This record gives sequence, structure tokens and C-alpha cells, in this order.
Amino acid sequence: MLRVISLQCKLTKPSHVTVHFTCTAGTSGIVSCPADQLLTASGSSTAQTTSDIAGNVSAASNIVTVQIDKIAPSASAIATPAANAKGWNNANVTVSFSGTDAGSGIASCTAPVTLSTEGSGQSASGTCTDNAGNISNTASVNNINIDKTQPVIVVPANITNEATGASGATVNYTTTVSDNLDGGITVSCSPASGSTFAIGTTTVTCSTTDSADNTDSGSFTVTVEDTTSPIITVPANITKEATGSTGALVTFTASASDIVDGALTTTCSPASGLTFAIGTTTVTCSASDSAGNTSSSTFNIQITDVEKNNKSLITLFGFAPLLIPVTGGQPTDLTCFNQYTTLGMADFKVVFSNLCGYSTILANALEDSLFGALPKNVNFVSGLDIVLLHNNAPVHTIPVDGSITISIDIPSGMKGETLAILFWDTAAGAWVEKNATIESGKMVLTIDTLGTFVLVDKSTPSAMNGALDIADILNGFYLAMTDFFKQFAGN
Ligand SMILES: [Ca+2]
Ligand SMILES: [Ca+2]
Ligand SMILES: [Ca+2]
Repeated sequence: MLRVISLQCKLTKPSHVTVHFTCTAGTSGIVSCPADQLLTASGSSTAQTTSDIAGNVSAASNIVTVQIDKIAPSASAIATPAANAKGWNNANVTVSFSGTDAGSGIASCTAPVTLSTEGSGQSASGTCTDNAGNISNTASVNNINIDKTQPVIVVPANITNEATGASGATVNYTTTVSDNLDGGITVSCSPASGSTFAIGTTTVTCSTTDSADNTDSGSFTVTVEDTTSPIITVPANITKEATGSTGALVTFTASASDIVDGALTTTCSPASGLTFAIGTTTVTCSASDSAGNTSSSTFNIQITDVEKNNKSLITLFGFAPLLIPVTGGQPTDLTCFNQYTTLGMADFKVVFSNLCGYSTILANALEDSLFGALPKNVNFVSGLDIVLLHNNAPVHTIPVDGSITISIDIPSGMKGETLAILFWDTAAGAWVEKNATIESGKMVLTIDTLGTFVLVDKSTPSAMNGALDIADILNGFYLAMTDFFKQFAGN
């Protein structure tokens, strides 16, 4: 009696299976046992029998069925979390491996790999093995970029600028940013540098994002202020003749403008359109801008009463002095008595310039009361004594910027004569000829000192043609008196 053939499957190669038969017999022994069968593909072994020496034949042996897997599995790798659109991660990246297998199935894959180092171009690889021991392809994830460090923004200190107009001011500023890995990183601020910032305080916020979406932000303030005062425009000093005993009504215009507020309302004290008293009044004009800056500026209004002063200051006429105020300021011909007529033949006209606050005494200088005898060979024609007063006291030199010009008509009967103006130099005790010019029939001299001036004829006495006869003197006196009373009466 034969025993069943037992089968043993032995994997001789990863892709081959050897079926081995084991035979046993009762007493006579085995004639032969089937040879091994090599199975190179999935399938069943062929049934076999054996016999013993006694001629017993075994039943067909069991058939073994084997599955052979010679195909390597397919592996794939995936990184999580996924990179952003720029290919960067800002946290650790885990690469996991998985596989598929058409045969024996996946037995195992490389354990997940976690990448935690910052930097670019990293990779991880792994494989899977099927149940038949086939090893897959190497699956990799390459070019893994990890940046877990946020960039750093540096914003400026708070800024304060002066307004340059109603809309505020243009303000420029600079920010910087750096990043451990992103060399092309930029900052975005709002409002941007170079914007027009309104008056007041504006907060500027800046932010930045690196390629891995790490962010930083910062802020500072821009203050635009108006500390510039308005500019006041006032008129030049005003001089006006009084129209009555209370003075004169004066109108004027003042204005103010501000860099920020534009034209501003200007307030003047005293206001325009009021009656200003005789004398000098200082007008102060001021304006304030919306930021509370205030400016002021002043000018003077002088109300004069020339006519009244002229008349009241006349104390004597004729051989006594005339006292005439010098209103000054601009070259001025005195309105009532600007032309001083001597008792001789020549008319003296005296023009005062820039002698405000002064008065003068004009007197005839008569030939028989001169300080010293005239030089020989000159003949006296007429004379004038000029005294300048300040605070009712004589001044001896003409003030700086002031001037006095005298002009003396050359009498018609003396045209062609050689005339000169002499000045009595008190220090030298002598007569000095002054450098007079002849203009339009007048001897004109801008004097540089005060005292006595005489018009003389340097021709021989015989050439005078009797110019100084008594009839001329009386005629001149009569004309002067007539002229004076006409003017005094306001005609
Ligand atoms: Ca397989
Ligand atoms: Ca970074
Ligand atoms: Ca201002």
C-alpha cells in the first residue's frame, strides 16, 4: 500500500516554485517518486503517481496550485502639505509613499519622511515591496522648498512735515525689508511714499510676504501741520490833509494770505473808513489761520494840517522872521509860503526835503546888517538867512537824508551879469562862494550848511545899471506884502 505522495512547494527563485514529491511505502519500498516540478507561472502542478516494488500504484497525488508574482509593484510619493503657487512651504513637509501592485499586493512601503530643515531644493525618496518580495521603483518628491522664518520690515520713525498747501504736503519715506531666503522681497505701504498727506495725522501701514507666505507688518504716523503764519499786506504809510477839526476820513485795504487757508479775513484797528485825528495813528492789522497761527503788521496814518499850521506859525512878516513848518517826507513845496519873496529884487524859493518834524526861520539878510563886509568888487543884490529848528532849538547841520535847495530868480535887469551866491563861513570869518548853477533864469544851490546866503553881482559896480535903486526896493516890498495877504486870506 502506497501512501500518498506529499507535495512540498519550495520557492527556488522569486519567480519560480518547485513542487517536490515525497513518497512512502508500507513494506516493499518505493520504485520511484515523481521528479520535482518547476512552476514558472501561476497555475497547478501536474498530478503524479508512484509505485512500490510490490507493484502497488498510488492514487494520483494531490495537485497543488501556486500563485507566482513576478511583477514589481508601482510606488508613488506625495508631499503634504502641498507647496504654494510659488513652490514654497512655510512648515515641515512630510513625504508619504504608497504603492499599487497587480499581483500579490503591497506588503509595505518606506515610512513617511518629514523634512524640517529650511532651504530650497530638498527631496525625499522611498519604495514599496509586494507580498512576493518584488521591490518597486524609487518614488521621489524633489525640489521641496521650506521657509519657516518671517521677513523683517523696518519702518521709519514717525514723521512730521509742514503743510505746503490746502491739500497738505507730499511726504516721502523709506522702508527696508529683509528675509532669510527670499532675496527679491518687497514692501507694500499705504499710503505710499510720495503721496499727498492731508493736514493731521495719518497712519501708514506696511506689509510684506515672502515666497513661502510668511508675513510681517509695521506702521508709523505721518503728521502734516501748519505752523506757518499768514502773510499780512498793509498799505504804505498814508498822509492826508485834515478835512476838519476832527481830522480826516481815511479808507484803506489790507489783506492776508496763508499757504494753507488762502485768503483770510484781515482785521485792522482802527478800521478803514473811520475819521483819523490830526497827528500820526498806527494801524495794526492782523489775521489768523485755521491752525491758530496769527500775524500782524502795522502802518501809519498821518493826518496833517499844513494850512492851519502855516497860518498859526506865522509870527511876523516883513523885516522880522517868518516861521514856516517843514512838512518833509518827499520834496515839498510848502503850499502857502513855499516861495519866499525878499524885499529886494530877487525871489527866493526854498524847497525842503525829508525834514519832517523840523521848522525853519527865513529872514531877509540885509546888506547893512551882514556879519562881515562883502569882498571888494562884488555888489550885494539880495540875501537870505536860513535857520532850521528841531524841538524849537536851532540845528547847525542839515540832518542826514534831509536837504534844502534855494533858488533865486535873476532879476530881469541883471541878465548877463556875473552873479554868485556867497555864504558866510562863521568858523573862517569869511565869505565863501558856493557852487550855484543857473537853471531857467534862476540861481540854484543845494545848501550843505545853514546860515546866511547872499546873491552878489561880481561885475563892476558901473555895470549894474542901477539895479539897486530905491524904486526897486519899494516895489519889491509892495509886491511881497500883497502876495502875503492874498495867501493868508486863502486866495
Ligand atoms: Ca507584484
Ligand atoms: Ca522667510
Ligand atoms: Ca498757516
